[in-house]
Amino acid sequence: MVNPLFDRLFARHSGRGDPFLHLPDGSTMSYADFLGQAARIAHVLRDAGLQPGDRVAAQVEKSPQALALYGACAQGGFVFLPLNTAYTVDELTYFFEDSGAALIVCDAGQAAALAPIADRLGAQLETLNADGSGSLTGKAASRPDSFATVPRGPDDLAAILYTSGTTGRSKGAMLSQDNLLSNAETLADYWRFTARDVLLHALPIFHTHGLFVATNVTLVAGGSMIFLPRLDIDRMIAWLPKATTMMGVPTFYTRLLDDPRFTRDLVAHMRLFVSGSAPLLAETHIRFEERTGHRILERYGMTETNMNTSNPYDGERRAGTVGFPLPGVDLKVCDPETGAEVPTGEVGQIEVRGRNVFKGYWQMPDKTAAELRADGFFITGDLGIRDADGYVTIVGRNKDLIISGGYNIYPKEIELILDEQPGVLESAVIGVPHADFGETVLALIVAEPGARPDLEAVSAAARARLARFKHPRRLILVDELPRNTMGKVQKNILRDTYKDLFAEA
Ligand code: MLC
Ligand code: AMP
Repeated sequence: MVNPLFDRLFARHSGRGDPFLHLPDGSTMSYADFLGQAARIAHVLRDAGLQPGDRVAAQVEKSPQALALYGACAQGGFVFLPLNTAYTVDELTYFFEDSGAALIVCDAGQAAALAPIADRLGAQLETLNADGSGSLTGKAASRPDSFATVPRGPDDLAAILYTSGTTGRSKGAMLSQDNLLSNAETLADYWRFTARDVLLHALPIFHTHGLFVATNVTLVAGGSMIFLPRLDIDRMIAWLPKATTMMGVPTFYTRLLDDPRFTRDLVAHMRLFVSGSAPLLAETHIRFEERTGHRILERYGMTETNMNTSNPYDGERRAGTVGFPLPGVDLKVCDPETGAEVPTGEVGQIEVRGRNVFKGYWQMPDKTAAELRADGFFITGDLGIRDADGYVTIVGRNKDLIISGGYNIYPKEIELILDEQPGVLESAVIGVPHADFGETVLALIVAEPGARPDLEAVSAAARARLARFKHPRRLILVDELPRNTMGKVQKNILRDTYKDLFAEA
């Protein structure tokens, strides 16, 4: 019996004693040790009574053991549900409840807060800490280091990743084995990854970029990763000489460029730098080439679709563009109203179809039907142009979305909280240019007639309920919000008014 994702990404490497992970303290973890750890964890999950298809929700720091939990889920046929470490208890409660998670894995520091919620929802709870300790690995230590892989088919779910929605309610994107595997194989081939590659990995592993793009591509190729807990420029600079490739969101590249130790000599040996998750300014692309002689390869993807387009490996990597549709991906630029394709060179909404495109939103058939057409095209909400040479450029968004340092923030979720606060009549949350994060969150507040809302208290209410990266950097009291004749708030006017607030470093 087969389990395509586990067989192709993990099982192929069994018995390999060479490094899979290079760790910050200079030690390494071999493929064999990693697979042994994954197998031991798979035993713990099965012994806990989990059945194939059950959801395993994990809010854990980045560690080899956290990655092994992903491998364990693949091997045991469980659905992996990784969660941003910044999420608050409020946010987590929704994800656990909505997904019907059978098991919650969290840091020991969060266990007291999450245990009553797990109890209420009938979920089990295990801990896994940043140093790899915790009840999960404690139990795993005495289990066998091999596990009989559970058979799975290409359409079986491998993961659910939550992405926020324009209505303020997060949606669980259902990703099948084939969605993940086909995209990883395409990317490894397109970007020429081999077993000799050493990827500098400083991204979080709870989102598509760090988990499915970076990790799965490395696993397909059988290479290794320098596995750093987070973006730390000193460590990046210390480890770059040992790497062959790096992936990051644009903030990674602007921060490296801001450091004088990041020189042409330091990276002369590097094979490839990849950027994505947010727009890379053409200016950053050009500065990077001037400094290093390398052209960053920019690609474009989404949680729902994995990667859709990429600049070419050999051909011209064009600054400001996201390149061509990947092999196996159909891409159309369409009129948002009619869905008809627009002529070359004109702006439209991007739609994509292919094995990479997800199976729909978890238990939200209406939202799935609204975004995934019957013919398989997914409506991305991104506005783009395809030029005469076939290069795609993202020019904007047909969705109310802010991307800060590669994290997506849906204004509606914040506005709903602000609007509930005493003295607040209404609010508008917008993204404005930010020198470090690309965009950051600004909230405009309109007071109820005669009221003077305490902006510090309003801000505190948002802080208590939302992950740090979603907090408005500033709240500004305004007399009214600009509206069009239909009564819709004209956020473009607000974005223009406040565009210089955080633009300078
Ligand atoms: C951290 N903070 C952020 C933030 N990250 N605020 C806004 N936006 C962010 N992205 C908060 C911190 O909590 C801190 O709060 C303050 O901002 C400054 O922190 P920092 O030390 O500068 O943050 P740092 O730890 O360096 O993190 C910044 C970052 C990180 C850019 C390195 O956010 C990151 O790794 N982003 C990658 C996100 C990613 O992987 N996206 C892929 C999604 S998948 P305080 O209170 O201390 O001031 C996807 C599909 C695709 O989009 O195409 O790939
Ligand atoms: P997420 O929901 O986190 O998967 O984010 C997906 C969104 O990130 C896309 O819909 C785009 O708006 C944006 N995105 C990803 N890559 C790029 C890129 N290279 N350039 C511009 N926007 C991007």
